Amino acid sequence: MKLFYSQTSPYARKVRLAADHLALTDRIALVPATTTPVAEDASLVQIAPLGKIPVLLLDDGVALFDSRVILEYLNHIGGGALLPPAEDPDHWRGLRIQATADGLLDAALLMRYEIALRPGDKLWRDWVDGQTRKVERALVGLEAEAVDLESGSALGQIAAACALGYLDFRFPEIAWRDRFPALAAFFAAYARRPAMDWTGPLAT
Ligand SMILES: N[C@@H](CCC(=O)N[C@@H](CS)C(=O)NCC(=O)O)C(=O)O
Repeated sequence: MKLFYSQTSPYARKVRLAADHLALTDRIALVPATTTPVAEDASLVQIAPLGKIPVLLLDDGVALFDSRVILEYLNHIGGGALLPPAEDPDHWRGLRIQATADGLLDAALLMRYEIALRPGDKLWRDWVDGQTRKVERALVGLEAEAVDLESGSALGQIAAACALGYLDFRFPEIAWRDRFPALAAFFAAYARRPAMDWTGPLAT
């Protein structure tokens, strides 16, 4: 399988952390891709119409996206260790945490594009403020789940760790640790995993 990714993409990091958790890393070849809403990657749009990373290209030529679909596939071929069965409340908790963490990322990425890509004189402050409020509310939601995060599903842990890691990377000024101590404790413990190093935005 081939994973179209970038080292700084938090969604691609989800895929790589999940592959590590499921012992599938050796089966995935990494293909670097650079894509933004205003400059899409030509080879990527050939296989994935939205032109977003991550994309997992299977050996039979089928392209899977987005990160949630890819994680579901990896979980399926990798033995299911990401999420307990649907009878277990932690199944739905894990999915809810993923939805919150991914929603945080979606808002943070929209902010990032607004700040980094839009010409400075056209920056829409209300837009950035609205996305910032979404990030804050998502952090409140994750903090409420954080007490049980360490004993919960791998899926929830991976999604939360990628969201928090992205805030550290792109928006350190948000200083989320000061206001969300349970999340800070979770992240400090989770970040000790070797895979958090080599999947991180600063890894070479
Ligand atoms: N919901 C998607 C989001 C993927 C996404 O937005 N990836 C960013 C990079 S971090 C991207 O490819 N952006 C390019 C674009 O929006 O055109 C997922 O979970 O995979």
